[in-house]
Amino acid sequence: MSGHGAPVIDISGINQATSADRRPLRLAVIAASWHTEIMDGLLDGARRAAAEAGVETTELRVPGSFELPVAAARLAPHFDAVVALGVVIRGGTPHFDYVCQAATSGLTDVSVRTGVPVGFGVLTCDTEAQGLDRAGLPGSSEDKGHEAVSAALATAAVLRTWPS
Ligand code: DLZ
Repeated sequence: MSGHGAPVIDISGINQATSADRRPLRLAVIAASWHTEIMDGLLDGARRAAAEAGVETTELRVPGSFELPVAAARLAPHFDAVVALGVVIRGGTPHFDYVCQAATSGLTDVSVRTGVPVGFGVLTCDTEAQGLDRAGLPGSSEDKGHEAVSAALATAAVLRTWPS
């Protein structure tokens, strides 16, 4: 999938824009623990986006991307937006497909079932180099942690203008 065509999402001061008569948005970021260098970049991008938005963040660690959905399901009722960060790199067995499928369908299910936007910051890569290029590190061409938080917060802001 190409990053070409991605929208520019302006979340700066989203709390000021949306919280005049409401409480500030609450954000949870759940991060898997595999592929440390790439994950550190994703987390840094996620924190930068939250800071730009002026949104306080609760962070939680899980072992792998397979565990992201259960953590998202537990946290979603307590937050306005959840972001799941993971890095899955293809190996020599079909395990990659099962972990990616479980994370993707599990996170989608949590989002639709709870009505809480879940930002999808799970990289599913053939190689480590592809992950590094998307991790928002110096020299990366994309910043997927920042992108996932921006999308989740922008969605939370627009959804709360409608009755649930
Ligand atoms: C087992 C496994 C493998 C082989 N690769 C990854 C990976 O690249 N990225 C990731 O986030 N997790 C991986 N895991 C771990 C699974 O997500 C999960 O934590 C274990 O299967 C235990 O449930």
